[in-house]
Amino acid sequence: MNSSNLIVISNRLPFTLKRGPDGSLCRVPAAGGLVTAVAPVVIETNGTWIGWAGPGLSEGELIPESLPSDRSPTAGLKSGQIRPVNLTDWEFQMYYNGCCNATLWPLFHSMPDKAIFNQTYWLAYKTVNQKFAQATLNDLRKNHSNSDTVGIVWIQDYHLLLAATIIRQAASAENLNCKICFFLHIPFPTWDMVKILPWNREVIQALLDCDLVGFHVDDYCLNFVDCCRRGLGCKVEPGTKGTYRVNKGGRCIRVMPHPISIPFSRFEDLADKAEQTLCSDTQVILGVDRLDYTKGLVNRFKAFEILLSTHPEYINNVVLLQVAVPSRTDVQEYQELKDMMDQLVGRINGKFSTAYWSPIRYIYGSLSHSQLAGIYRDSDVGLITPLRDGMNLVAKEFVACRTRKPGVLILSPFAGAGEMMKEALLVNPYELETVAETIHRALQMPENEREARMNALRSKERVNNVEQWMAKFIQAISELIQEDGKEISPSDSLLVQAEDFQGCLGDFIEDGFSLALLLDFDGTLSPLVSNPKDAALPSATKDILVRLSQLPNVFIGIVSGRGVEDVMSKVGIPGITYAGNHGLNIIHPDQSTYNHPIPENLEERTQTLLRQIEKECCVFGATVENKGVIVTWHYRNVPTEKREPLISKVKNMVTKAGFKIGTAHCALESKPDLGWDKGKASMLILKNAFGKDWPQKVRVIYVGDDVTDEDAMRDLKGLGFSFKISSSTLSMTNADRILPGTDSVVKLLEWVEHTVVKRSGVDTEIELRVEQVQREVEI
Ligand code: GDG
Repeated sequence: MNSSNLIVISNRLPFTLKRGPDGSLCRVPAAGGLVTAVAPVVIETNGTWIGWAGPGLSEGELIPESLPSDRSPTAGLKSGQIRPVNLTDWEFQMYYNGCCNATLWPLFHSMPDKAIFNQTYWLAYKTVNQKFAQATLNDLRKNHSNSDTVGIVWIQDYHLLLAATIIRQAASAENLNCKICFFLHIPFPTWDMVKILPWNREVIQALLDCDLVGFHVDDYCLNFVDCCRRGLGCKVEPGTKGTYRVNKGGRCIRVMPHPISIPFSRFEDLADKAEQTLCSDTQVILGVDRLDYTKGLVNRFKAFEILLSTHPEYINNVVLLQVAVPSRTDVQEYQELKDMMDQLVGRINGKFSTAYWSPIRYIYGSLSHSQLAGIYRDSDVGLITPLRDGMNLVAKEFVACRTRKPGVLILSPFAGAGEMMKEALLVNPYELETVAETIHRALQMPENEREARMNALRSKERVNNVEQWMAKFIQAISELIQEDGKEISPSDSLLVQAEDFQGCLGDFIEDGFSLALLLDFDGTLSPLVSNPKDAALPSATKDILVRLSQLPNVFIGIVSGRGVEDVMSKVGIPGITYAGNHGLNIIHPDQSTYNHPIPENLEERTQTLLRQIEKECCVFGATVENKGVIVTWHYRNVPTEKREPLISKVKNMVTKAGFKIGTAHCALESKPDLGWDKGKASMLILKNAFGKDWPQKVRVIYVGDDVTDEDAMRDLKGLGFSFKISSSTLSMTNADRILPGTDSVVKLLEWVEHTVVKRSGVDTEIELRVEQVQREVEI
């Protein structure tokens, strides 16, 4: 990492803050593996750590320097290297307790029934990600603007899934020299799970706005690249050393398995020095977990109950010692789990206890690291049976602390650690009888087998420690910088390339099916302009549409909010279908028409409204468009600060006149509530052209940019494939994919032409027909 600074972003800073009796703040070091490994590199590269400081830090208050007595890995981190992010109580509640821990945590652990999907949580999550991203950008602007030093931004975990998008967009616009990396500490689930998240596309896209994405194990990498392929249509290729390369919009994103570990020798030292706390007259089975439903404590205790019932010889002789560290106590699921555990412990202890012995010793609290090391060292069996767990460091710490006698590790295969620590006894935590039998096997395991298994585990973990984890990251990032150079690629990550169309539409456009292209006009075929009258179809778009209109089995419909005659003259291609006024009026290629029935005095009422708007609201550059039964008021040219009162006024007028309000790009529309929209119109067009059973005959591609296009995208969901034109992937849409602008619509149409021509082997006769139409168009 020569000439690079490491900028780490994590939900929390690498220490907590405590206020002393005199009101001054001091740091309380955290001693997790991540901090141990990462902090020295931040210090060495004069980097930065960005995170929430906790509720203790007031707005504007400075982070204290470390105390002289501080021997922790963060002691050398100067306060100038720390950027605290302040969160309001509400933000913390909605973002952390809400979106992070009540939505993403259960879903990413494949427990969707426990997940709450709530728009407010999500909006808060976006706001907080924005805050973290802004803090990062401030740092990049200061140190990496047009600079030779690369800022290595390393985003940690599921709290900050969206930060990369915001950072990349600003960094490429402002030429900030940086690489963006992400590491997920929890599992990345399968596409089946991810697609339950209403905002899944934003999440996948945001991870693809990174340069390097790391997960604990290969399974999670596979799940992620599968989501990229199936969710966004990206092309995925194998890279070197077990990595993957995802191609998105001309950029290559590296995805690598990167199993985290622990500071092995520190735990060994702690174990060597720890006091003896367990008495040796009973065998001890040990569990250490945050009290979290993913950790499988309920199943574990039930399995232990089965053991005591099936093997009464353990009564008075074996104890299950469980440390359950209080966690996320504001979240309802965790409060319920706590109650359930209290009852379960009470029931099992009540059932089996004798005068001098109870089967379960349950600590609802935490121990010091040295106490932990002591019980890791002196217990007989480590029982680590999560239902799902990103890695599980306790399994590794248990192994590191076996400095005196080999114990037996029982491990769930559903933890990342289960993938690597094959010498443990692996057991499915859902099979309670088998877990009970595995505990029995562990308690009875001959010394030789214990020794062989534990030695193998220890020698692997000693090498694959957290320092090696950090070194692997540094190596990967150095290779990446060498390969890509120092420039951050321009913000083309949204641009859909030909291979992306192949990925998402390749199988959709099938032989034996016709193809219908239903296309919006303004903002889709023609770029948006300040005055709608000036909108024009670019010649390249017109050329490709003319060529497509001549292909056999290709049907084209223009579905616009403009009046039908207006859009027809703007496009000017004969032989295709035009729908105007959001589908109220349709003109077919044979000149037959459909006009949606409208109530008698509707036109009169609309004209009255039009005059009123014209008189009172067409000021400061606002204009009004008369479309018969629809009135569109455009405020694109109104200065921003003058818009709000005018918008409210128009809305009031429209509602008073008994019409519905529609919103479009810098425009408000008054619409009669006729139960008709672009979706219904599209269905009618397809039925008229292909018959009632059109889904069996034609593949439909819909492209639009407007709110009114969403109706069509919703109605065609599953029946066709739709693209939304939007500069932001963070927009909510019914469309299947997002395209960044009108240029990419031309690319899409070119790809369609190429594919259809290749499949049907269209001959030169068509070229002659195209020439003829082009001549007609010119005339
Ligand atoms: C997430 C992922 C992934 C436990 N009790 C006490 C205590 N601990 C420490 C342990 C260990 C840590 O807490 C727990 O780490 P885990 O990895 O087991 O689990 P999560 O907290 O869920 O961590 C997980 C990890 O991130 C890293 O990427 O492995 O899958 O869910 O270090 O020692 N520490 C102290 N007292 C206790 O009583 N001091």
